[in-house]
Amino acid sequence: MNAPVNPRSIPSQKVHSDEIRSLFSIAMSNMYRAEVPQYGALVDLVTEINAATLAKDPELEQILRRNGELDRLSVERHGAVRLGTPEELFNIRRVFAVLGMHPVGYYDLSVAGVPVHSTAFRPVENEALRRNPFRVFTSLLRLELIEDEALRKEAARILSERQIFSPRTLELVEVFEAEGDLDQDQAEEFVREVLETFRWHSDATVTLATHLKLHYAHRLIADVVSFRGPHINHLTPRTLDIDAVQVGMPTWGITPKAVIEGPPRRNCPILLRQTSFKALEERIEFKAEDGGSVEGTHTARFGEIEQRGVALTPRGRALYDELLASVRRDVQVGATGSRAGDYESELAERFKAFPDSWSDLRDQRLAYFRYSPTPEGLATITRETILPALDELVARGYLRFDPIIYEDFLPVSAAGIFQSNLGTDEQQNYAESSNRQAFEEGLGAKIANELDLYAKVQQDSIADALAQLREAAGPTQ
Ligand code: OOG
Ligand code: NI
Repeated sequence: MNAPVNPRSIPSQKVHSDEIRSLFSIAMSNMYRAEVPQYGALVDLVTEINAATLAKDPELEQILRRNGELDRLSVERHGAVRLGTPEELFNIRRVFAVLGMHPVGYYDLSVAGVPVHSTAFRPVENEALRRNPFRVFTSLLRLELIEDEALRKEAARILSERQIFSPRTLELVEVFEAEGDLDQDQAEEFVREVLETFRWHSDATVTLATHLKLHYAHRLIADVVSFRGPHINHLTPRTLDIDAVQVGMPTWGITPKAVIEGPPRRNCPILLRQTSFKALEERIEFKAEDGGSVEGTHTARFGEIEQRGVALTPRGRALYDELLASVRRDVQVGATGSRAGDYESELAERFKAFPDSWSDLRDQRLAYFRYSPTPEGLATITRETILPALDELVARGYLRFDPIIYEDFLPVSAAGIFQSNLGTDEQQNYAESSNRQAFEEGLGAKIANELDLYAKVQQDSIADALAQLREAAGPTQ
């Protein structure tokens, strides 16, 4: 008989970052559903509408099944946090690296009158995105945009006194940085520790008077400065029919924002459409001068849904930006959602100028596609076939092309989500004052350019497809 094995003596298995990210997104989802019951209701509504959409559209079901997307359909695709200092941004980059999430895209939200700039920490490789696409939209407060100097200094002092990561989180980050991975026990402990950073605290670190001063400077400043850490402020599952969820929310007792952000409904979805329910007012214990506490409220947490379409080339993006700006210039949704109907019909009308078939989008180089050889192409190609140019290969049926999904965010949409949860649906357009360099200095790394990533996926797919065709043609003489 073999001696019993002591499980402690077996070196624990190494865990891939994609796996740790999945543990993390599940833990975040469970925590958020427990903390924000209305979010749980939204997830149930999304699950119901996704099931109904699939029942009506067997072809879509087949595609999702083939891509292995069916069982994780309604799981969260992203969340968002807001940080107070460059040091916090620096450390969060290190924390997210353990989860296989890296900074992609720079977003200047000052255009919407929100004093932050942001990036998205997300998986970058195709395979990592397929395994679990969870990302975190991460904003850094820009104290320099607070006009009142005394208040700016006070906010900076308060922030300098907090430490948003536990010492153990940072120790495990160091283990990961030194060794390149974590074992199972370390990974589980890491997720438990990091979760604490994003937990809600119903007790503030400041007095009600300080909170209100910050709040009147900008509601968002109070949301960041008055608390011990960057509570997760929303999570976002994927929906197959965002219009149906928007319409369905009120019957489930959920109040949606006035309009869906992004492009209108189309045959060929582009970029990203998003909507959210309005943040809830929650009770907070503020510090009192006498050492006790006083009760007040704060509004921060909400739920969002998203539906993604094809990534656009710079040319496609320029057309999108131009059409969207023209609608927003002419129809402005008011603080209580007035003119939302006009906005939607105008959006649909003006986007008729945006081609809406996959072949037009490709022919006009408006969107990115992934190319692959067709079975017929592989079967019929011979050594004598001289490979023509790409468009000709598509026209002759050697290659097929599929949309590359947009994995990033949209600054105007993000601003609309922020605004709606800062208590107003009013659309505002401000001058931009971006400062990517300062953001990257805090981050301690360069932010990847999302367009470069899509262009590379497309280019690699072309190279790979051509290599497969050449190989199928057999050896050349
Ligand atoms: C982030 C809002 C932006 C999105 O999906 O565009 C966002 C925030 O409110 O902190 O999450
Ligand atoms: Ni969001």
